[in-house]
Amino acid sequence: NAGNRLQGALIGCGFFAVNQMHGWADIADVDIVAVCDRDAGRAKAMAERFAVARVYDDAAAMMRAETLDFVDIATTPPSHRALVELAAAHRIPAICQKPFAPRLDDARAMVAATQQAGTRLMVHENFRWQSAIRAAAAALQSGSIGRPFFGRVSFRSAFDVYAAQPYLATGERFIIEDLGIHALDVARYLFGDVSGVTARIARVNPAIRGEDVATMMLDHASGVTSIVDCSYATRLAEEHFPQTLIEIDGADGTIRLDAGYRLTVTTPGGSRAEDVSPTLLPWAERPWHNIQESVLAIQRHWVDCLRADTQPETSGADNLKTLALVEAAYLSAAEGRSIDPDTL
Ligand code: NAD
Ligand code: 89V
Repeated sequence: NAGNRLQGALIGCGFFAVNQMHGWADIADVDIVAVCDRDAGRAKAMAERFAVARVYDDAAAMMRAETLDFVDIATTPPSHRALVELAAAHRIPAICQKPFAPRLDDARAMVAATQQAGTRLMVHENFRWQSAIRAAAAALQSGSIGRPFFGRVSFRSAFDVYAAQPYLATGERFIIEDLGIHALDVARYLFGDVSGVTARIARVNPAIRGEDVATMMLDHASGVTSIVDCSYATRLAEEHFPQTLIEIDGADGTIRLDAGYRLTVTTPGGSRAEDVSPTLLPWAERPWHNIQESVLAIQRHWVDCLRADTQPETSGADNLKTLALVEAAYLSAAEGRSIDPDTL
């Protein structure tokens, strides 16, 4: 390719992909040379907006015609497996949006396909890349609160997510699969592997098909017990969408990531509060700016990994563990018992 620049292509030119295209535009040594959507009008509009040279309505045709260092798959989950397997068949490294796949078996096949091809695969599992969440993790890793024994990862809102993402209202599964997956991944990121999941779900909004409330308890191998709770049926005095709030209790102190990106660390020496608000990137729009900043962060990480030939933090193989928590939560809610994700 030209000089040492990376040539990428986007597949799926819908609502969220705009953020990914802005992210690529902010990364100096990446060129998005082609975009693809099965809806040709959407692909053309994205290409015009971001001055992309070539437009396709078929991913297979694009992969045959282009010389690509990677593809960025930003379609909804039903197409993820076929597109990741197609990229593997062409030996093209791939980023795949979350949720990685509709079911764990699909995700396992996707990881196997890329391992056989010897190509990198990263799941665009971006919440753990939010700067406020990284700040809470750094406070935990510093050891200042001692050994953690309790955690809470909480996302409660009444924001109308269905307006921009209408498919969220019609799927059999909703909040755990779409949003809880981020919170479960953050719990894994903070507290490590999970040996048991107990979940309860509810649908409060009668106009949607899936569950819009989920309360989950995780047993972590580290000894931490965590609560992961999410709701799109929670009307608050102040709407915090899309902030994830975090509580961590340790033997010597506590960490709180409260609304308004306020991080408070309490140790025997006293309390220290800090504003860990995300940077408002020039193209970002409140209240999405924390997610938009994390998109740039995860895409930078991908480029670093491609350059260094290392495994991304949120690799496909790693994400199997996050997806197993999703499956375990649904099974637990259906059967009313605790589920060990390793048995799935
Ligand atoms: P969308 O429906 O707006 O866009 C998806 C696009 O993909 C559509 O234009 C569709 O025509 C196209 N598409 C589907 N199958 C295709 C195929 N086989 N080949 C080419 N194009 C195809 O969806 P969205 O809201 O942008 O969501 C896309 C993904 O991003 C979902 O997996 C969603 O969960 C995820 N998402 C992630 C975040 C985040 O913070 N990480 C936020 C929102 C959405
Ligand atoms: O981040 C996401 O995956 C989005 C939203 C925050 C709206 O749930 O789907």
